[in-house]
Amino acid sequence: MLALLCGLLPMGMSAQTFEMNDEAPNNPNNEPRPCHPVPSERQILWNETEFYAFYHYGMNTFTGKEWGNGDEQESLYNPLGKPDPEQWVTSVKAAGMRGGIAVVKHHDGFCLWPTSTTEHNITKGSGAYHNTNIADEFAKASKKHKMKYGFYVSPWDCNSIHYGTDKYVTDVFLKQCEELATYGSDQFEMWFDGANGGKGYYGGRNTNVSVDASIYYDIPNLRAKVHTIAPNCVMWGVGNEARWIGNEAGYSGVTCWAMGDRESGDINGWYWHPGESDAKATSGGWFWHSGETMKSSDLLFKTYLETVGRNATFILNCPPNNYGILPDATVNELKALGQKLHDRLGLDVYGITTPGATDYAKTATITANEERTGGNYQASLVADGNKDTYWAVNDESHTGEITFEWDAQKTIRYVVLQEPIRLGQRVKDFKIEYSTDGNSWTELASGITTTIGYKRIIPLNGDTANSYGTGYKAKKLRISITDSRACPLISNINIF
Ligand code: FUL
Repeated sequence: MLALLCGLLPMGMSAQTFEMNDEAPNNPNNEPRPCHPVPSERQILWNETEFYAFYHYGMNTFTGKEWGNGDEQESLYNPLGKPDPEQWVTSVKAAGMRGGIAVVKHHDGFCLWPTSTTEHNITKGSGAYHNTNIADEFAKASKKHKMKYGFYVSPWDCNSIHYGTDKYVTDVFLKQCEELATYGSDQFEMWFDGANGGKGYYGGRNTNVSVDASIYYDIPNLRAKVHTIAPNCVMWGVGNEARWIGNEAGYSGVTCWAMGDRESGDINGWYWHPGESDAKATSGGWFWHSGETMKSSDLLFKTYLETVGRNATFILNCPPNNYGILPDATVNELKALGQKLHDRLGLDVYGITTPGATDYAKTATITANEERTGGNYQASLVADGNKDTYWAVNDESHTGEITFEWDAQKTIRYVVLQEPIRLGQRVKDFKIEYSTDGNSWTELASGITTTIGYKRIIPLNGDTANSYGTGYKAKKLRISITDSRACPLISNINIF
């Protein structure tokens, strides 16, 4: 019997249609049914960006503030050199990042592109370099270097006299988002903060304006308008297509579902709402302030393991300075981070030509206790480098064991696992064991092996802060899925 069911999603998000096919007459490859909810195509593409930059730059860079009041004189925006978004983009690419979000309007309302919506923008700045159109140059540099890109546009605007009225939403905010969307139809994310208003200048009203962000900004309409121009642009935060991970310290839950909210998500969440973890690469605020220092590449590597390695994306703030560039200290530490990601996790990193960490999954003999009948679902597919193929067991099984064996011992420190999320996030619990002699087994990283999702990176010593230890000499490695919402599917495993 064929039944068509429609997933219920928040207004404005595309409804997921799927088939329940009990007798499977039209399913010659015995494809597993999706385990709902599932992501939209744009959410899948967004997830694949994994690690990207945040660039907080604007009026605050020149006033020393973190939150402006909205009454800052435009002439205070006075870059001491020509802002160079291409330098931002290439610097973060060398850290293994795949994109970035430029803040082009913060809560003070000052716009870094020549917008038609307000006079409070770069054209009224001062000095020789104020007219650099940051949105345009950032989009162009990103395209040139094959990096994904998007914009942070603050819904809260303490400069606008209209803030709090419908006119602000239709004639200012929505228009700004539309203007920004036209800087590239291939944008991957638009970032909005919580934005319930607060104290500000508001065109001289000098008052407190509070709004209810969940209704005031007409999000369904905004989402539809932006998607018409930029179809793959995930609307973060109030846009409801990706969630804040719940802290600004750069960590996700050890258990992390792509449904629900905050660090751990919710196994019973009814729509796909994946986590993005934001953190600062520098010691102080989101904006550049003289004297603040850069975090070490070791700390950033740990943060990477606790974000990308725990089924969240990682947006790392790298603030350009008052010359409009990333300072040397930032550039150098980003490079060191890229080197670590390459040497330890085999990441392909821009500018590095030395061989990266060896993926021992590629040379192992791979077997499983069960392989799904019909179609191609062999265990060996986890190492074929193709994200669309996967190892699967039969519908009746909610467990499964996959084993890697080598001719000689390999020294291993990390295991990377991925589920084919277009069929939903399934795995609830798993176990990793290794064997030095091929007979006796020892469990590793016990207690942290719960969910997988888009990506999970397990440091085998269980310690994200000191993960690159002496390693384990393994003749065999066994991964046992011990609990799953439906038959487990694994698309990729790397062993470094
Ligand atoms: C918050 C803002 O209030 C901060 O200034 C910063 O931009 C952070 C990333 O988002 O909502």
